[in-house]
Amino acid sequence: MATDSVSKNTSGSGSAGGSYDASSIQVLEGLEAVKRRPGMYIGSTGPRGLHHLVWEIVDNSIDEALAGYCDEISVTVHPDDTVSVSDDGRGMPVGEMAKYGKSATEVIMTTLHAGGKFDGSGYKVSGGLHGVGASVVNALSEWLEIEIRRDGNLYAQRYERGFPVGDMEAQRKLAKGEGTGTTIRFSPDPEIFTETTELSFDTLSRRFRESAFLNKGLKISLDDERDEDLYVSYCYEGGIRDFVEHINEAKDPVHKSIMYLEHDTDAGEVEVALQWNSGFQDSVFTFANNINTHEGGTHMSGFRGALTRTINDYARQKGLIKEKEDNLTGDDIREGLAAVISVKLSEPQFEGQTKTKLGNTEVKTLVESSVNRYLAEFMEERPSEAKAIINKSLQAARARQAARKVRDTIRKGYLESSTLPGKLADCTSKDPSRSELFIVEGDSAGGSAKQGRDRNFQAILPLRGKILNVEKANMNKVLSNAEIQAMISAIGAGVGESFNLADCRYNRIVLMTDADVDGSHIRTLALTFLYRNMPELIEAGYVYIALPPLYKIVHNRKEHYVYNDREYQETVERLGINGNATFSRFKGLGEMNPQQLWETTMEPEKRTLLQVTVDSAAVADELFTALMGDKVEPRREFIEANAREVKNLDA
Ligand code: 28F
Repeated sequence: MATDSVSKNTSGSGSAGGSYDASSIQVLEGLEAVKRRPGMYIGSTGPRGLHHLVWEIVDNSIDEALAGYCDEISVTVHPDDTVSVSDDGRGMPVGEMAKYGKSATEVIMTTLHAGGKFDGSGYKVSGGLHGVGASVVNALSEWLEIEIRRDGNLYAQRYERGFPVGDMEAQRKLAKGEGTGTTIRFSPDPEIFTETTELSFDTLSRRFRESAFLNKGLKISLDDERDEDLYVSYCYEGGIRDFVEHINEAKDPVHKSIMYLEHDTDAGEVEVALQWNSGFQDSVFTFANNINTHEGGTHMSGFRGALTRTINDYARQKGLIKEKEDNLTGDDIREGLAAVISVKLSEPQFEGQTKTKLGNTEVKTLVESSVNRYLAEFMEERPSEAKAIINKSLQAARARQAARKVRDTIRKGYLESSTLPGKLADCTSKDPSRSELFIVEGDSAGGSAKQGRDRNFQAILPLRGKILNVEKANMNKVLSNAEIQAMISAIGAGVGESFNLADCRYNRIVLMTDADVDGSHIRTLALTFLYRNMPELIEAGYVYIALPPLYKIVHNRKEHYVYNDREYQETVERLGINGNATFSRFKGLGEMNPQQLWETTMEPEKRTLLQVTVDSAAVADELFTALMGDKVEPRREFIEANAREVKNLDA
């Protein structure tokens, strides 16, 4: 059987025996380093780090797609918490690498940072931690099996905690039409991922959808065998145009077409898609080599520069801005803008707190010149669409000036009165790191919370009725709403551009609302207001959702508070209740007396708080927009899917 010259030399690393040479020492040290400090390679060993394992493997398939050899990636989550990733690329090379005396695949799978293009060609996309490579996944997997379809044969090799347990061997000839490609199945090591090895379908599907948008025509499917009807498949021939269409799905476009440009130069590839909607928020997402550059960078500044210059030039030239009038600001122009900027570079430089800010200086001019040229042309060719866009920006400018007047009034008010909102029952501590602000729905619950709380470090701000739906109102209406003003002045860190996290008077802001539809509506509106106007608060992890009990069970004169239906069942069974108990359901916070509210929902040692972490701006933006509709279901799913349940915060 004509097999590829698969490595017969077993002087590989670890348990295959044979002599140890320099390369196997390198392998040993590499894998040990990863297992000793996994956080250095995948960020954490919590859920995010666990999902990075999948991103790393899938990114290698995406690389094969970027190289033009892979059209489809299939991911399967198996009931045993293992995951398979399969692509129809060329198949990892299996030939022996003389330098290592092992197959290229074994080198890639056991040597740190061997996953990149050895010859430096093409673009390497990479997960959030920028391509630590498959070897890290291998080291952090209890076992990993790779199958390669190539040269008419099926090859396979198995590893355990990074060490090969056999050679790369041809298993059989491929059947006709089996095609080529690589399949990797791995089992995250429970000794590393001690918190959980359970992958989240939502997290995986969101990321794969984003990857499909960013790589037009690439099909990515996800099959969750843990739940027979969970299967999604994404493929977008329109690429980032479809991404912008998706962002604007629940919004009204201001102009007909989705603008799209792509420009390839030897400095790299630029793709931009944009369309304004009638909303008030901008949703501009930037990517470099498929990495979501949350912190922006040179591609973002190039894009912003081009937008401001071309729109103002055009508006003045067409007399839409008078000689003596000020220019439109970037914020005016970006109001209601949905845009995706995606660049692909051979040597991307990432900076910033979370390494998600693009640093390559040449990219600023690359993007700026491409967008300048395209936008000027577009507006000349489509004057009616251009006029609609300019009018939207002019309207934003007028609202901005009006909002400034309102803010100045409020600020004057602060300066003169510099008192906190009347309804705020503040805590005695002035140390934000110890202080908590409970934003409570309704005056009756507010009253119970004021009586039940620990006033040393817990402040209470009752919110009356439905606060303003910020998604549909522009800034000056938002700022003149009494409830919103009370929240802004209680938090004390300003709002929007003038927000300063350091001035925040509490390091925990807890939304405490009823568990019913109205409660979730209030909570969503408050969340949306905070997300839109104080995003740093959410990013800093300051925002939480209180979890009041749903039921009270009194059995043998003992009170049991229960927080969800599952716990209800468990409690009934655990107590062996058959009849002589009383059950009551809490319809609202107001039904609890201060002592109950304290014990069940506010006391740090006993309470459960959900920390709101907005994992991906794209998702939050889409979901907040969807949440502004009237369907309660998506709202509840959003909060559960995006909030991390945090037992007793102080532990
Ligand atoms: C399930 C995960 O990892 N797919 C991959 C390839 C294909 C090639 C390759 C990978 C090292 C330095 C090239 C094949 N034929 N899926 C995957 N598919 N790696 S990883 O090469 C890695 C070499 O440069 C490949 C010809 N060239 C490249």
